[in-house]
Amino acid sequence: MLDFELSEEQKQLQALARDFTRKEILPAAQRADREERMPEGLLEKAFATGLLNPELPEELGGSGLSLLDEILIAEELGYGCMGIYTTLMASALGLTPILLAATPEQQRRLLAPLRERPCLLAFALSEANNGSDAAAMRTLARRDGGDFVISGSKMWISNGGEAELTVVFATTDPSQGHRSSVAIVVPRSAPGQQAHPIHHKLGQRASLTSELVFDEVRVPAENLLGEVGAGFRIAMQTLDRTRIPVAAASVGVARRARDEALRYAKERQAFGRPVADFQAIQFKLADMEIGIQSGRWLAYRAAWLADQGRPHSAEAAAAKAYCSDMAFSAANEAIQIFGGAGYVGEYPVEKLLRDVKLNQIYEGTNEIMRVIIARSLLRA
Ligand code: COS
Repeated sequence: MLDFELSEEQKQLQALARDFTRKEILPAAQRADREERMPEGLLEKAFATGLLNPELPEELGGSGLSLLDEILIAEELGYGCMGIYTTLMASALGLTPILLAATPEQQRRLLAPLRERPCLLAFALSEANNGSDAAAMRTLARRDGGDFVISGSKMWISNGGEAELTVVFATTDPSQGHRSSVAIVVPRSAPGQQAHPIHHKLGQRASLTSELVFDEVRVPAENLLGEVGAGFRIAMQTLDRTRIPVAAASVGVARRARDEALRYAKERQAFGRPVADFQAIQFKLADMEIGIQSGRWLAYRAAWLADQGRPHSAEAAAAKAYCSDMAFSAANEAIQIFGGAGYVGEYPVEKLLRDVKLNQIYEGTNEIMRVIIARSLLRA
């Protein structure tokens, strides 16, 4: 049997995240975009509300939310501001490989601070010359006694330089491709790291994006996740999960575009009546609604499969590609409904478009999502 109802707890969680967005994110988002930084105190409030690192297991002092629970939060944060979403959810992206591949001892040791204070994590896979072809990474991890010594650089790292823990993907031998890949947890305190923030992004400016440079950074071998050779697989399994919140956040952006466009279309007069009276406008609003409803179910189903421990790689890719393309189109149509007013920063719709463009690119471009879906079709 199919059941399309959220549980009472899930409805409460959704309401909590919606309330947080209304009170803390919506009033602060435009300024955060302008100033290219997170609103003062927001991380602390997200931590206090239980919205930071929500998948941290209960036995480690966290909320232990499922992925389906988490994407209810993601949709609400996406509604408010994609830049703020990315700061919070890039932390979940950094946490996921540790939850997937760390031993219980590693989890207890590495994740202990997360219960005490608002800690951000980061996920460092991409390099300047290796984005989509992640297995071609060049950052080197050399074994030296009881340590790994990391040299190289990582690009486009959300929370880079601010995260207390960064999961760095590297290779012990670049000639061996993914078979020599490693995932190593690097604490911010390890000497030899530099972060170079990247400014003037098109959108998502509240989120910090950096290049990370590692100059002989020494990390104990106890921080290796899984074994040598498992790094790439851990990265792929992580992204199979975290692309689903990106899908859900995109649904949030589309919902926001619909709400803003609907409100404006009812107010704005042309030819003696509200523009909402014209079918040309109504059809745009209806198409947004079709996209929101269908995208949300794609995201819910992919998350549900992941929570059941069932294969979900192609479903996550489909949800991420569909929802981000759909949200881009919804934001674009919202600007069209606003006309000239939509093209300037006085109204929020131009920010929606700038922000959501990244959803089509990060955590795997939508072209790579289609590669994953096609490969799964061809394998079947
Ligand atoms: N789960 C588990 N294992 C996986 C996997 C997955 N989702 N995808 C691939 N693997 C395994 C394969 O089974 C294969 O293992 P064996 O060699 O032991 O058989 C290995 O990993 C290599 O897989 P494959 O040959 O498919 O790798 P490719 O180099 O062809 O790359 C894509 C596959 C393109 C899908 C991958 O590089 C990718 O996702 N790129 C995008 C990266 C990305 O999202 N970057 C954003 C960074 S965060 S902003």
